[in-house]
Amino acid sequence: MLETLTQGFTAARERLAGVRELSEENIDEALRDVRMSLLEADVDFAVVKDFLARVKQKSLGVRVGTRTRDASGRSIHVTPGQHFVRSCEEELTELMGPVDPELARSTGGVTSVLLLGLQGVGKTTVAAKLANYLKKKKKRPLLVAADVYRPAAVLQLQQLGESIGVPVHAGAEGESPAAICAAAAERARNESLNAIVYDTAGRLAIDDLLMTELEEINRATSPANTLLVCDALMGRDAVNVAKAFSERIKLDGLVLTKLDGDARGGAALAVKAVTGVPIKFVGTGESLDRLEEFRPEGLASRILGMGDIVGLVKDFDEVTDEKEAEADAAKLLKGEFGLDDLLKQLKMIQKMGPLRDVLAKLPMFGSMAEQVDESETVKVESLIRSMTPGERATPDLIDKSRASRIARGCGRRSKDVRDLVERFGQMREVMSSLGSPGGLLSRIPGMGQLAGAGAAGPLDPEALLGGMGSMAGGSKPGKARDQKRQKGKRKQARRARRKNRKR
Ligand SMILES: Nc1nc2c(ncn2[C@@H]2O[C@H](COP(=O)(O)OP(=O)(O)O)[C@@H](O)[C@H]2O)c(=O)[nH]1
Ligand SMILES: [Mg+2]
Repeated sequence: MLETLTQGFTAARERLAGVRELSEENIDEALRDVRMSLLEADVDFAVVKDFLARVKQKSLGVRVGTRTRDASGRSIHVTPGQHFVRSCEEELTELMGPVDPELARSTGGVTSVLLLGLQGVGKTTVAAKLANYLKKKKKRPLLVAADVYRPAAVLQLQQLGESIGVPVHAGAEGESPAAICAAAAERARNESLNAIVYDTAGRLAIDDLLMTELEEINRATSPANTLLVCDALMGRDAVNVAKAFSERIKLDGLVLTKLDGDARGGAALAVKAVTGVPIKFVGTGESLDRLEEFRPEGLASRILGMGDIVGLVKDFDEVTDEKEAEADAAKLLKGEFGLDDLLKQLKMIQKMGPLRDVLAKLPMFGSMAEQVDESETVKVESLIRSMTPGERATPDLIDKSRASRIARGCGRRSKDVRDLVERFGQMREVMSSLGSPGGLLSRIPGMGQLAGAGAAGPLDPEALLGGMGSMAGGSKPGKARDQKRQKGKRKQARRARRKNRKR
């Protein structure tokens, strides 16, 4: 998703990579790439113009070695290119922000949500996703089918409700949507259900009848949250729709759906600016667990091609045991990592959803994510399963004859086995260098302890994380010595492995 935008920002960043000073000229040139991608992504024209002006103003006159403050208030050096990226990030975050996933409760403590939007944008899906989300938050939700024009709509919601174990309230023949909703609120009170989500009808275009009906429902239920659902495919249209709805009904927030499906996603950047209400949730897939609380910094950083570490960590949180993950990470970063661990991680990644969604959130893999082949993980799994526990723990044991035995065991070629062992060796080396004091991981905010360094690494202006990761950097004496020691250890390990292979 959002590839168009990412391409524009990446081009701009590359253009500014080596410049010593941000001038009107080179900023304009970089912003031309950004402008093109924003317009191509179908972002509202006025929003684009305003955004570019803000970034330009923020960037002007920045020279090499400009000092700025990092997250913890330390004064650090940044390059002009980094400063530009940071300005873009701040302005994107501002444009799409603030963060506000909280849902309000009405008097009586019920979390009530009224969903509005055109036909096909994903209201019914979002209704079920929200009910599922509320259930995970230990609420007892009720879904309300207030789309009475298509019998299929009621059935659709009933099926979704059943799949997540949430009751669905439907009206009797001929009952008006407003009456159905009022009766549902009554039922929620009687059955002590403390959350209620109203799914309403949509039209292909905005019309007066629809608006009047929504106003009636609004009056009958006084929902604590009125959310407009827009889909990312709507592009510039989203802006007009959002305007039209907000003129008739007071909106509290937006839900942006189908962010997975569209390369443009311009709506994401413009709807908040136009309506002035926050994006609360985003839908990133058809299945009912694909609803995320919206974090503008995460999306901004993905748009800039820098990945979304926080989002990734959150995904991990849902499928892993924290203690276990920490122990794994520590092992990984020390280079004490076997193929069994790899297998475990692969399983976890599979649980997290399609591999490419996961990779899209990683800083360095973002752009590669499209090329990932899911069948590769199946192959790796079959290879590892065909190994003995000893081989999994110490892959260096795998010689030619073992490789061909393993390959036979799973119907693959021995070259596949050798490739896996080789790639694994390289990965383990990279990982242990990441984890060493001063390594890349220590520069990611909050990762310092994990890396075992206890402090952030020295500043490397063109750090791998597009420069932003290094902004959390600092420096501590004694590190150079530690680094040397680590390097020596790694050399030793490499030598030992080579020897092993020869045997
Ligand atoms: N890819 C993708 N599809 C979605 C998402 N949300 C909804 N859909 C699909 O969009 C279509 C219309 O959704 P529906 O909830 O019936 O829209 P409604 O008419 O507004 O109620 C369905 O096929 C959904 O599966 C999403 O976040 N991603
Ligand atoms: Mg519907």
